[in-house]
Amino acid sequence: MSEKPHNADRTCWNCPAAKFKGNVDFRGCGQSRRIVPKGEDKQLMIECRRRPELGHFEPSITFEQCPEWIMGEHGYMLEDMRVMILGMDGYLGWTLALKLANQGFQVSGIDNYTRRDCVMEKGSHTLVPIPNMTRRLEAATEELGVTLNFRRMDLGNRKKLREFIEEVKPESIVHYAEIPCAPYSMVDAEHAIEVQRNNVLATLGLLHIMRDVVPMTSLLKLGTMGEYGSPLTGRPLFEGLFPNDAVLQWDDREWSMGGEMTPRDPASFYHVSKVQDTYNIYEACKYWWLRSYDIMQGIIYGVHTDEVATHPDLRTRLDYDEWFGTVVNRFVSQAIEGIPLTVYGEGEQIRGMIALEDAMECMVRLITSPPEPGQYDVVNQVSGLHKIKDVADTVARVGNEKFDLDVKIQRLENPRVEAEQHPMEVVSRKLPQEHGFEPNVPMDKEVERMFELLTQDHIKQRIKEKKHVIMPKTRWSGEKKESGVLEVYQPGEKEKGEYEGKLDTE
Ligand code: USQ
Repeated sequence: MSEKPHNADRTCWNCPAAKFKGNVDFRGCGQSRRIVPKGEDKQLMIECRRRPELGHFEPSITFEQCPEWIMGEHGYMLEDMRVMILGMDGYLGWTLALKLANQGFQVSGIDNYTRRDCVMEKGSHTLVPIPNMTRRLEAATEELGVTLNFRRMDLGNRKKLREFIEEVKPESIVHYAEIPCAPYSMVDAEHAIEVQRNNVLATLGLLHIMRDVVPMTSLLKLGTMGEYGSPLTGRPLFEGLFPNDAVLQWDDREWSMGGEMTPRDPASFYHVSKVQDTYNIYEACKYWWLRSYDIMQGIIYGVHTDEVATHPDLRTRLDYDEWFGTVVNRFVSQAIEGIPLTVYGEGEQIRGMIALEDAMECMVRLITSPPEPGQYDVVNQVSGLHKIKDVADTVARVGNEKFDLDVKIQRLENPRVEAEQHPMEVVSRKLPQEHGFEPNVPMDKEVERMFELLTQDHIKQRIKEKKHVIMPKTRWSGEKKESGVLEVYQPGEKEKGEYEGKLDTE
């Protein structure tokens, strides 16, 4: 490696061990470093929770200089850093827990098994079998030699959550404990309300607990690229806030838009819940000097990280039903079952996507490079932009060439209300430029790994068992009706289409 690790020059300002409280009057300003130090000489001094012997000092020690920050796989890491994962039993939560623990982080977590319950309620199951949490924890110890501090708990139970946070004093909190799916939120009033209640209110409660108990801890909150929608004008999807040189022109006048939130145009009641979280977190950072990365994540796909692949009992879940399955994961399952891949509408929808393994690496990098006090920052976490019909082609090609399948593609009436043809430019500069992230896993590689796992006999059998949950019946209009087939075609038959996605990383 030629360059310095991505977080080498971060300082005590970013470190959760730094005690600013009491030495600094944060009320002196808004969201900037222009703070008012207390005391006679107006010199800003802090203390370190991990190195009390230093007494009071200026917060200028870099991670590279500090002995508490040691070299890890993805840059410096705070030795034995305590990370709490909310939603540890889920697709991402479990995968991240193993990855972090394997790298020496002290991992704790909670889950109330909502995901298992919701999927069961819809009559589906995870395609990759997963054991219960007791067995998962045992297997993590047996296979990886790690101990995860898990509590069964609802995020909305503020009393219990507060007690656990007081006990663990996490230095970073990763919030994956939300109901994740657009179609599930569109089933009916009960589902829409439950998704928003669960997601928005529990997060609001969490912010209050963080204010009171761990204000120095960074919150890594899972948002979604779907907060932005897909503007038909082609306006770039900036990273949450407008850049400094963005300008609004109107009526022969102009204003800088720098630092203002970009417009949101969510595409389901689930996506709306993420937008509401965004505002709540933004405000909490402003009022209470909390610090957060709001992660606008594209569609995650895949089954592989080194840790989950260690043993069948360490695998993470994979959903393929119409409510919880996301597009790539659904297409691979359909290909294996011999169902033509279900492209909704024109299939010209362009979406940001990222493989599971790459997404987990981004998370480690963000955890080890915390924001400063009061900083609300947004990253767009995608590794590529893909058209849905191109995704179908990729899955079909890998299935046909490497697994001897005969995969076809079908266009269905779109059950959703969404633009089916639109430009798409996504700005994703922070992860590569500030956090040193380079995508490692191209889509066809991960799709191949998925086929390898999912074509095992006992897993193939599971697709058959729940074949009826694949075709979409939940429409955004509220009707419950299977989508009609518009066309069945062979992979590679379609023209390119009018728009190409543009991913702006530089
Ligand atoms: N789609 C199909 N066929 C299918 C399933 C989906 O054509 O069988 C299309 C949809 O119409 C949509 C696109 O694929 O245009 C993506 O749908 P999806 O179900 O894979 O993903 P989405 O509903 O957008 O939501 C998912 C996750 C959510 C995450 C989001 C990231 O469920 O948690 O926030 O991806 S993003 O899409 O960038 O908003």
